[in-house]
Amino acid sequence: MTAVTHPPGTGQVELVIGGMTCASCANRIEKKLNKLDGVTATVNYATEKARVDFTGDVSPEALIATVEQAGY
Ligand code: 9UX
Repeated sequence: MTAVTHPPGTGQVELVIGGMTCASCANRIEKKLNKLDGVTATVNYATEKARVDFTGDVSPEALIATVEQAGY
């Protein structure tokens, strides 16, 4: 089954990430997110937020799951 939840294109989401206790955490999360296809992520340690730009078929759920798997 193919489910298209939004047209192909670009989108942006902002994730609030709790539990980052040093600046390296932000880099760790950024690397994981950027491994996903079509994802360009910038994680701001100071604001505890991740800005994620994505293209194509990327679900916010997948982004959140990635952050959680990194331990946050
Ligand atoms: Mo800093 Mo974050 O020592 O996973 S890298 S707490």
